[in-house]
Amino acid sequence: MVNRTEPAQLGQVVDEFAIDGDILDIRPYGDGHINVTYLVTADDARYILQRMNTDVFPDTASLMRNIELVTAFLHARGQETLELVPTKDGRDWVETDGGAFRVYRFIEGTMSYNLVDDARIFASAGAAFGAFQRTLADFDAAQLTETIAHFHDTPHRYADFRAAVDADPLGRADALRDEIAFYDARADDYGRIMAALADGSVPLRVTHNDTKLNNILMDAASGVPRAIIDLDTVMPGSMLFDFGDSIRFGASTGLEDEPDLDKVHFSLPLFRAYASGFLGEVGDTATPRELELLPEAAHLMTLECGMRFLGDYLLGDVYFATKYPEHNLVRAHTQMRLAREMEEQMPQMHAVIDEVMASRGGNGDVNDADDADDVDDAAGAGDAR
Ligand code: ADP
Ligand code: GN1
Ligand code: MG
Repeated sequence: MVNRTEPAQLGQVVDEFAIDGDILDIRPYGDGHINVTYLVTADDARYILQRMNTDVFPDTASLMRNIELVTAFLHARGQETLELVPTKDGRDWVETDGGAFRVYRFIEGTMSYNLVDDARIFASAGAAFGAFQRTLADFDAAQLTETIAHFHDTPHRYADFRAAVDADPLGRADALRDEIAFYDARADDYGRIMAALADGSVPLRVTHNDTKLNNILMDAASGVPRAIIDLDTVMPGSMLFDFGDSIRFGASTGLEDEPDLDKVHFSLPLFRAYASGFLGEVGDTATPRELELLPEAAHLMTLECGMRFLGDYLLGDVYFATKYPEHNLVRAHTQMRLAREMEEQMPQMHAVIDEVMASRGGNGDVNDADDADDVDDAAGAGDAR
């Protein structure tokens, strides 16, 4: 899927942008699954060059307009955010034979995590994504183009998954009977968030929609979240999508692509930490139904992502960037492990949400006063942002 553009061609592309000084080096960078990302080192500054994935985002002009609008809005509110570097003739991106490219200023002095075991760090990520959403509550959603239709519509994703199973172009489905049965067995659950959006008990908000931990840049010295990146999927959505996707990626004791499933467990302490950070920012705006569905959202986003990985494996790895032939299957297996463990711990997850809301003076039920003290610790870390 990832075909690298020739270095000489990349040099020509970068040359179209208003970059300070001579370009010294261009090399592949980061762990994103969608765009092809390069670090560009010039005399005076570093930059991120991205070949945008125009299969995934075919309407580049609208995508880039969304990013312009959202980054300008965040910047005006004093938040550190992505900064596009224009071309020498004032455009936001260039289209070449080798694809569509954009350049951002490199956000210096930061790092990101693919795995975290420190609950305080994860709590601060929750607070950062919560604050992001709270800030965007004032953004006029009508300005945004939906960059990918049905992005977190889980029943729609399941239909796509079934179509991949039926097409089975590489004859892989036979060996995946257990995995396919796993997703079929849960089909009745997939519509819960979409139903709540449809009946109005869960409001549409402007959401990030791709809230995995490596889409937050943390200050390398202090560990404090600095900027939320990967704004390609900022669209009208549900708070539940953002919360659930963060949990599926970050409340795991293993990497998203950990091949040894013995290392992959759903972590209730990490769930608690993230919930305290996130709800510390948006808990007062959450509807009762949103609060009630937060644990299910984590479960659903984990199922959804897993079926996307498995569907992509069935289709021959045409969507997510992969580093080896079984990569998407390995990813699907971690998501299945996590979803199973969430099913086992669903009552505890609900209790955590109640405790977090109670400890922040919200309207949740108090189930366990001792655990609520632990929540206070994690909430304190989240507030340290
Ligand atoms: P993808 O859509 O493929 O996930 P991202 O926009 O998330 O692409 O970028 C991939 C990686 O590149 C990020 O996870 C991050 O490590 C790095 N990155 C992207 N933009 C910047 C930036 N402006 N400054 C520093 N690092 C960045
Ligand atoms: C992709 O772009 P990236 O790597 O941050 C994907 C997400 C998935 C994620 C799984 C536009 O995110 O939806 O949850 O991979 N982004 C898109 O790691 O499909
Ligand atoms: Mg990313």
